[in-house]
Amino acid sequence: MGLHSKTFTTKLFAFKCDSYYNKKCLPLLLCVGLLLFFYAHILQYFAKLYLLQCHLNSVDLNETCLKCGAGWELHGGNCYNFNTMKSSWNESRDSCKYLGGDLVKIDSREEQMFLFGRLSNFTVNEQDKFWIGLTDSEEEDRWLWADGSPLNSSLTFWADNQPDNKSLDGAAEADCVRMGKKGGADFLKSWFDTSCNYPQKSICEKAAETGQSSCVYG
Ligand SMILES: *[C@@H]1O[C@H](CO)[C@@H](O)[C@H](O)[C@H]1NC(C)=O
Ligand SMILES: *[C@@H]1O[C@H](CO)[C@@H](O)[C@H](O)[C@H]1NC(C)=O
Ligand SMILES: *[C@@H]1O[C@H](CO)[C@@H](O)[C@H](O)[C@H]1NC(C)=O
Ligand SMILES: *[C@@H]1O[C@H](CO)[C@@H](O)[C@H](O)[C@H]1NC(C)=O
Ligand SMILES: *[C@@H]1O[C@H](CO)[C@@H](O)[C@H](O)[C@H]1NC(C)=O
Ligand SMILES: [Ca+2]
Repeated sequence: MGLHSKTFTTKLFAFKCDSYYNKKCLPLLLCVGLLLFFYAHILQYFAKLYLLQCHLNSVDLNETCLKCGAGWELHGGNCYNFNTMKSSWNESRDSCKYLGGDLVKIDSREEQMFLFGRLSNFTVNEQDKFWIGLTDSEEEDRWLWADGSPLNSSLTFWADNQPDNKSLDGAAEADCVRMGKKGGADFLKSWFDTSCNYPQKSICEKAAETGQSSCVYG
């Protein structure tokens, strides 16, 4: 190691440096020392800045890092996909699952309002309606969401005179729920039961993914 040997030689900055104790060496060693000192400080400064950025991002994670894939819309921590291909309730549900979600479960008045507002965007005519994940196919009049949880009776948005147990295709039962506008239906009254085999558009839902990666990009 050069620093421990009594003599060493360098021609840096065009002057000769023969030993520790050589007067000429002092400025060079000081210079190198100062450079190292400032370099360490600058590194530390950027490291701190980077950590601060990460901290700010994690505080704001829900605002900045929640993501849905292409074709999904982010709202309130969940992703929604409006499927305009008409199919039976079961087939629609399978499509949602294939995309990593399930037929939508409506857990709040706010969610109902959001969905109802977005539907007009995908509604071509008055009859256009969308499957939601609600069914009483297991037991008549016991309404369950696709995940098996019961319908909260103080959080229902049935249209007037619904559920009426009337199918549109002559089927005996009307066990699945579709949502949409019909006549003067308003957003708090927009659920209709009908036969599960009657082809409808549908709404899928999945939880949004939290993308930690935005931390790296600020
Ligand atoms: C983000 O949202 C989830 C649920 O929506 C919540 O549990 C979590 O505490 C939130 N995180 C922050 C940092 O706000
Ligand atoms: C839907 O699927 C379930 C189970 O996968 C089945 O029990 C039910 O009969 C199906 N319903 C219709 C209408 O095909
Ligand atoms: C759907 O809504 C978006 C904005 O929310 C709008 O830009 C778009 O044109 C709408 N699409 C249709 C088919 O109405
Ligand atoms: C049912 O919905 C009401 C109104 O949003 C809510 O206050 C209540 O906690 C819910 N009950 C259950 C069991 O989730
Ligand atoms: C719905 O219709 C089916 C078939 O006609 C019948 O078995 C069932 O009892 C009806 N449910 C209600 C709540 O009226
Ligand atoms: Ca939901």
